[in-house]
Amino acid sequence: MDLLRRPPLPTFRSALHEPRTAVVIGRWLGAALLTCFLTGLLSHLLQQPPGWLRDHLPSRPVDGYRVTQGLHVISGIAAIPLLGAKLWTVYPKLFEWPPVRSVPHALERLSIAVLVGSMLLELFTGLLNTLQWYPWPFPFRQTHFWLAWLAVGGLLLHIAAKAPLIAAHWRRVRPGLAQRRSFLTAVTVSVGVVTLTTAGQSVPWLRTLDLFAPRRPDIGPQGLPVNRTAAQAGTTTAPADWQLRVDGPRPLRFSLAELSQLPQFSADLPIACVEGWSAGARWTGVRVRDLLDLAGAPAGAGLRVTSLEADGPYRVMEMPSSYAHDPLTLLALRVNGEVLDPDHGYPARIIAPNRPGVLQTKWVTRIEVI
Ligand SMILES: Nc1nc2c(c(=O)[nH]1)N[C@H]1C(S)=C(S)[C@@H](COP(=O)(O)O)O[C@H]1N2
Ligand SMILES: [Mo]
Repeated sequence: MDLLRRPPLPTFRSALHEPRTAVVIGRWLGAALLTCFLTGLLSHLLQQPPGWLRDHLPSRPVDGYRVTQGLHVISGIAAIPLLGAKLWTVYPKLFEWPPVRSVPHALERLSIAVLVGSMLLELFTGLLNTLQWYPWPFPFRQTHFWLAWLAVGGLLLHIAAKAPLIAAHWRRVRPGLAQRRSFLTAVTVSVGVVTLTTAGQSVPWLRTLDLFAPRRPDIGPQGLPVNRTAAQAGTTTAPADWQLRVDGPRPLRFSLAELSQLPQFSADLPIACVEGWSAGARWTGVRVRDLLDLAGAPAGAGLRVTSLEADGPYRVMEMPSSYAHDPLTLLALRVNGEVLDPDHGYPARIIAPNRPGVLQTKWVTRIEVI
């Protein structure tokens, strides 16, 4: 049959399109993706916990989210050159002939199409997100979450299908290929360079090498970066008669002067943005749990916080009881000894330990006991 005649296919001369190279890179890539997946899952659960988990989220370690989200972005960025190297190693398989040999073979190729497609989209959209660039009409977080499951499902299928081949090439056979050694060195160097020049956005001692990350964690008003400025949020000037409303069994209102007269506490806590940067600061203000007590909140109450901001995805935030009652969770009025800059949430913002930056609500106007 003419239809099935072999078309002129390219030939591949490199000796590196072979399983041992694919296995070595696959192991690194697998480790990066596993780290990225688990830390991403954690981030998702912290931001949007299912009901059964909500009251069990830990507010410690204080730097927990800073570390896991830093790792998430670091491993995701490292996965990009690794995925490139892996795809280069195996891409001649695209030109296999015949393209489909059997039903299982067709399914395997289909699963690889899903795996590669979802992985590329996942890493690409994730990278754009770290650059704060959302050029698509769909909600980033949900898409990123579902694509991750698709990619991980595809990855597990792929590992299962290739298990015999992986096992056969797991150990090094001496003498190794000199070409392979150079290729793997080049891949290691690329991963090292992209990691070292971006990780400084979350790893303090790499700060001076932070050339390509979108943020330097020490640049911004009061030495802290800002994601959404007061101008963008339309809150540059809090109304002169600003008051904090605390709605609980005993509804209360506080002017800024009254809040400043309540007992003040300080806490060294980081802002750890989901986009990968993080920065520590010393925050001072009123303990949220003191406000809850004053408002007559029952033990175990959580709260809902509303911002002055007219709209935006982070205008309203809910805080489970474990955070609300943590002695380090503050309604901060000051940072590093100064009154909050409008960009950091003047007159008052939430700061809590082990929480994603998106939940550290700025320009707070109302706290409801729930
Ligand atoms: N009301 C409100 N609060 C907000 C945001 C926002 O857009 N609106 N952005 C959040 C995000 S994504 C982060 S990372 C932190 C950053 O705090 P900073 O700008 O003071 O560094 O604020 C959070 N609080
Ligand atoms: Mo953020």
